[in-house]
Amino acid sequence: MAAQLDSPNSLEVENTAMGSQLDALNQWVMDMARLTQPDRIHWCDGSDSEFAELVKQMEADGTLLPLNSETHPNSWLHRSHPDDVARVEHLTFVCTSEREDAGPNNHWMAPADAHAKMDALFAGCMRGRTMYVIPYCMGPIDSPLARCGVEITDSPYVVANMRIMTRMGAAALARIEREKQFVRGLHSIGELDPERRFIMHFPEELTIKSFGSGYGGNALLGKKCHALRIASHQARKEGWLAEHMLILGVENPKGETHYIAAAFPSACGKTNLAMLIPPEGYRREGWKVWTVGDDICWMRPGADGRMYAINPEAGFFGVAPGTSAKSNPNALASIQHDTIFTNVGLTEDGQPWWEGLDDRKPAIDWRGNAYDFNAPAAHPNSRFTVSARQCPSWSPKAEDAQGVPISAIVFGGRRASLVPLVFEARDWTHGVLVGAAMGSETTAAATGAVGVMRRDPMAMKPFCGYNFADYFAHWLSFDKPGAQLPKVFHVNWFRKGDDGKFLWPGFGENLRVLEWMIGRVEGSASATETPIGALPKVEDIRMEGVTLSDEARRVLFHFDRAGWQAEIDSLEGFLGEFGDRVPDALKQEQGRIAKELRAG
Ligand code: TSX
Ligand code: MN
Repeated sequence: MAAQLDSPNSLEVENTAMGSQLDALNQWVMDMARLTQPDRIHWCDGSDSEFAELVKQMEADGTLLPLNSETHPNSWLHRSHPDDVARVEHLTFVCTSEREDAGPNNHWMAPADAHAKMDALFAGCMRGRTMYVIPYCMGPIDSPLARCGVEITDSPYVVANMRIMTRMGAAALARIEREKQFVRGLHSIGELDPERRFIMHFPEELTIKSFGSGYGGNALLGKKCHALRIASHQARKEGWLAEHMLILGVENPKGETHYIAAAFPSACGKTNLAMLIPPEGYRREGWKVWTVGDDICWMRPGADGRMYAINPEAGFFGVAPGTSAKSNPNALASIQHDTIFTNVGLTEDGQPWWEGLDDRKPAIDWRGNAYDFNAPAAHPNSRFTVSARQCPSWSPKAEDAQGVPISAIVFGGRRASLVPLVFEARDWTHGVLVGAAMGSETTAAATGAVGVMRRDPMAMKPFCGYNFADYFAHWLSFDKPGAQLPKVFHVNWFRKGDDGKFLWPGFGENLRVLEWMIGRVEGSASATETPIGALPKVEDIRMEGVTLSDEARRVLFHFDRAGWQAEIDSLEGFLGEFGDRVPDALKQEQGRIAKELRAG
């Protein structure tokens, strides 16, 4: 292979035998090497020895710092560049040939312009570095719902994370060889200069080009770039859904399991819900909650008309701050070994630490400086990367090729007022409207006013790789003869009382709400019809073992007609932002509810 490359470098190519039959892939890798001019090309096989070698090298150059090996064996801290700590939506583009196909929900650039811009940045950017070629599979390796990709990167940190987050290496390469189709992802950290940073998606070419960031969703291209933005586009063409959803299984004492997929905007505790531990009383009765995924769900109708879902990921890239033995014992148990931490603080004896973990005092902050009481020890977006297999609640069905059947889809948001604890959409069309209308009130003062409602349809605002109007139409299209669609619900764990305190205890107690949903699916639970959907009364949900204040009992299950009139009117304006392409059925559904609210 090295001999075929017309390169001015004396290029070393490692693991060449692996790529021998893969003409299209080889050609692309060689083209990218010609563009970026690496000193070496390493084809990743995903082996333990390869990982060990990479770690050795990253320990030597300071990319990874070993943590306390007694408390956290095989675990490391990585400190990113302090200006490279999060996704960059303003630098993220969807480059379709027609601007309208990207929609008002995406930044757009013409594909030719975007390629020219990116190729200028990539030119020669890997000189003196190693180019890693990462074949990966999103989803169980033998699943018809899974899809493959190849990421080219000059970051060994990205390789180590991709090995945890995806099925990476030889098996993925074999599948690519069989299928001949894969998503092409080119990534370079460049100079980590925020002025020279872009994340470009070319859905029509199944291609991603990402330059100038080494962080999370910007750099681990299998996750947000592939499994959401490119996959959502591909899913529309092929008749499935790529969603920003957790997947969990609820097993009742009879041993029957219902699977639920749920979408929430950020800071609503998706990972916590995915790993929920039932309340004491439920545990005694034999209830169990199984984790299938905490971030992304790919689903499609099966032969029986039901939706079947897989988690395309193999690990968790979770937010560290707030993760504790109280908020998420399963996550905490998962990250005691074989974990990569990014931008957390350290205790004096080299253990990872973040705000909300426990009441120990940190010694060193995420930048590597002595801890200063005026600033957080961990960056608010600091992360752990860990294999899902380390999670005590990891579902035995999570690796099943056919996926799990979805009984309910849940949308949610952080709403201090108006929105009740839970309601059920009357049908699929109404459910799609509920998803399109969802949103959260802002929490972090960093990005402006706190408590401002931001709409985030299906929690996909930063991740839908095409026009939201077309996306709503695609969702509606699943309602056809023979379909056995999941019931759709909306939840709000964050309703506040007059004193500003949360009215619902949340966390494990949320299982009571999931149990009611399953009762609705099975036809055993009661509800009251209202114009916004079916609401439980407090008696319809099992509450033994939890004490709710009188205010909570009143407010959490209350339908506020006047308040909802204003909400539904504002929704009309929001749908209008997506123009004529918004499906009539969705506008009519909004109109129907508005009319019913006025009629009351
Ligand atoms: O993750 C959360 N969930 C879902 C859990 C399965 N959080 C944390 C959100 C930040 C990421 C929650 N916070 C939840 C919740 O259901 N509810 C709340 C609000 C809340 C916060 C603290 C208390 C109660 C509710 N504490 C006490 O009442 C002691
Ligand atoms: Mn996410």
